[in-house]
Amino acid sequence: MVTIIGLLVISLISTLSSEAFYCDFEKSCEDFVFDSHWMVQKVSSHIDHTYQNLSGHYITYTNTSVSQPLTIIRSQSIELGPNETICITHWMWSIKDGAVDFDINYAQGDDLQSQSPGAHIGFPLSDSDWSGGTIGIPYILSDHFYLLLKFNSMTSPLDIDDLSLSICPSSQSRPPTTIVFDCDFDKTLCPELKSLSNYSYTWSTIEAQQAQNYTSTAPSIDYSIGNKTGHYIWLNNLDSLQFGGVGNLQTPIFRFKQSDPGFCLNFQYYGFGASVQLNKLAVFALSEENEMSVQQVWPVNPINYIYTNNRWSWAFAPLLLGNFSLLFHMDSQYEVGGSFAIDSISIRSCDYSSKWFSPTSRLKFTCDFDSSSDPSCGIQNDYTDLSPQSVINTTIQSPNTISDLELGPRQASGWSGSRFFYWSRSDNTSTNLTTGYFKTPLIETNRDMCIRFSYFLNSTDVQPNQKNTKIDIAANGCAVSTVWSNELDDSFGWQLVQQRLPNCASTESIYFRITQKRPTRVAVAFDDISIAQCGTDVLTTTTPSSSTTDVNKSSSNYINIILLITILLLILNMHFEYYN
Ligand SMILES: *[C@@H]1O[C@H](CO)[C@@H](O)[C@H](O)[C@H]1NC(C)=O
Ligand SMILES: *[C@@H]1O[C@H](CO)[C@@H](O)[C@H](O)[C@H]1NC(C)=O
Ligand SMILES: *[C@@H]1O[C@H](CO)[C@@H](O)[C@H](O)[C@H]1NC(C)=O
Ligand SMILES: *[C@@H]1O[C@H](CO)[C@@H](O)[C@H](O)[C@H]1NC(C)=O
Ligand SMILES: *[C@@H]1O[C@H](CO)[C@@H](O)[C@H](O)[C@H]1NC(C)=O
Ligand SMILES: *[C@@H]1O[C@H](CO)[C@@H](O)[C@H](O)[C@H]1NC(C)=O
Ligand SMILES: *[C@@H]1O[C@H](CO)[C@@H](O)[C@H](O)[C@H]1NC(C)=O
Ligand SMILES: *[C@@H]1O[C@H](CO)[C@@H](O)[C@H](O)[C@H]1NC(C)=O
Ligand SMILES: *[C@@H]1O[C@H](CO)[C@@H](O)[C@H](O)[C@H]1NC(C)=O
Ligand SMILES: *[C@@H]1O[C@H](CO)[C@@H](O)[C@H](O)[C@H]1NC(C)=O
Ligand SMILES: CC(=O)N[C@H]1CO[C@H](CO)[C@@H](O)[C@@H]1O
Repeated sequence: MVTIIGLLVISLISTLSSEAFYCDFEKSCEDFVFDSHWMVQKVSSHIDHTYQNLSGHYITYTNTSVSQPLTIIRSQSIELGPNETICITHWMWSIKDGAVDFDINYAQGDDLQSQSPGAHIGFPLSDSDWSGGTIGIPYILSDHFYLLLKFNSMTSPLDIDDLSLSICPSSQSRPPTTIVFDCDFDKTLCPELKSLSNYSYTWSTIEAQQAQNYTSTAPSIDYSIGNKTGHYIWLNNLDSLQFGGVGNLQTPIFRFKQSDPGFCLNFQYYGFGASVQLNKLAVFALSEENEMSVQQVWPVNPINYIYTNNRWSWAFAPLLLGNFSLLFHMDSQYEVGGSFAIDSISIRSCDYSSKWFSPTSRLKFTCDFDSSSDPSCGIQNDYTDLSPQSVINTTIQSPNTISDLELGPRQASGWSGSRFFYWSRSDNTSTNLTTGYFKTPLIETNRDMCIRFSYFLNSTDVQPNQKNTKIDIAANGCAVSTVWSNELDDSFGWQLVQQRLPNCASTESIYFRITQKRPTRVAVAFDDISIAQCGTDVLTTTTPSSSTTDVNKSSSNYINIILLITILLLILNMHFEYYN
């Protein structure tokens, strides 16, 4: 779907319909942005093009910093009607006879991260006169874009003067764009957009002037109407922002097939409040088939992304092939204080080729180790800090397949199926091997997330209460933090643990580590791991039935009850003494 315009009509067009952008370098150039390789010299070494004398000015390519490989000239964004195209007028002068060679690319979105190739232009230059004219680009598929001129292999200084871009009539009319989703919160109210519950923040639609009443830094006008009576959707949360908080706004499901044209997402966002850079706005595609898996679509390149603050900014991203909804995801990653508003969301056909949806992380994680296609659900032994040879690898087992029948669990956890995740040492295991280390696939975590899992541990050759084996669960997304840890010799059957994750919004793995102080025979098993928003019952399997409940589990409950009664008696006793 990428259309490369190879054909170029170079002609002098006498009547330009309108001169949209123009720089003569006699006053500061506002319509184009030049990179640091370009400079307007105070003293001209030859006549300029505007005045044709030595007191006029032009811009010169200087190559003092060689670190940047490309020279880019960027104009402001351009909007074209259906029968319009772009005409570029430029005048160039070379110090020595030669040629100039540049590509015209179209970029969409204010961050210029989405670009499609346009035309390639090359022509000879003279060292004694200005060469140039007007180039009409016959056909442009997009109707809203930035234009980039990327110069290739410039070997000698180049001067440019009277650079202009104009919108001119096209011989061909652009096919109409197909719009599959359009939401400006004024003409179209979009009740189908829903803010997901179970997350700290709630997206809501608001009138600009009303938002100002809550938060003076909120956008005072919306994008689509452009005045204070217009509406946008925002997170009204400046007073309720929390470290690690997240808000998710979900669209209906889109279905894009290979035979469709490419589709792209367009929307306007407005970052406001203190330290908005410390908050993150992203758009994920959420798979319909597997409601846990997501792929980030915007920002296209998220590394060290700089969000625009205190004004509306155009966000753009090519979409994927497949069946998915979009999630507008805002999180307070490091610090709280800023937020985002969104307006004019639209999904329309565009000039980009689409790749198939391919998940990069997930909103939640569940694994009962019983699936036939992917029994470990992407959990992997982790060798980040340790060499593979120094770690005892975990495996999927069932009560019938484990080698140490005496120590290992005689039943599965009782929550699901018959298989579990297993780690063990026998008398034959090298005494050097005392560690197990594994991690979940990447998960989009936040402050409202809980982990739940069953574990089993039994060991031999230990003193009473020696606590020779340690299980550690850690999350390192924001800071290194232990989620749960236990030192023990015997778990007395399967135990269920439920624990909050740290208050952190991140894309991270959860790490499980098993270590022994002294190597002994030991069997450790995990089952029914689920990491999801607290309060949602994510285990799809049935609750334990009494017939499969481990006898030792009941006995440990019994011990707990005895402990509780003892504590109560102690407290009562203390009170007694107090009153006496
Ligand atoms: C150059 O041309 C400009 C505009 O015509 C004029 O104002 C200026 O005086 C000229 N300078 C010289 C040195 O002729
Ligand atoms: C600058 O000049 C050096 C040496 O002539 C060349 O290798 C380099 O590509 C030039 N830089 C740019 C941005 O063209
Ligand atoms: C655009 O071009 C088409 C075909 O060339 C023509 O039929 C149509 O009238 C033109 N529209 C306008 C607004 O000029
Ligand atoms: C904003 O607050 C002022 C004073 O509290 C009130 O008079 C005004 O009606 C409010 N405006 C909106 C749009 O809610
Ligand atoms: C805001 O813009 C809309 C649409 O252009 C218009 O109907 C309305 O009167 C405007 N309101 C104000 C207060 O300017
Ligand atoms: C997308 O949904 C359509 C209609 O439900 C279905 O026919 C198609 O197989 C789905 N595509 C994928 C990749 O799952
Ligand atoms: C664990 O698995 C890795 C990769 O399969 C392997 O290289 C390594 O030797 C194994 N470790 C042990 C202790 O067997
Ligand atoms: C330990 O090694 C012996 C001899 O190689 C073997 O017979 C026995 O089955 C092994 N035990 C375990 C638990 O692997
Ligand atoms: C255990 O470690 C020691 C020292 O690191 C090494 O010399 C020895 O060969 C190792 N033993 C085995 C069985 O890997
Ligand atoms: C733990 O291992 C001992 C043997 O060392 C065994 O008697 C006991 O039943 C095991 N406990 C569980 C809960 O399997
Ligand atoms: C804590 C919380 O908000 N839990 C809710 C999560 O979502 C489910 C289903 O929407 C609700 O039933 C829970 O009350």
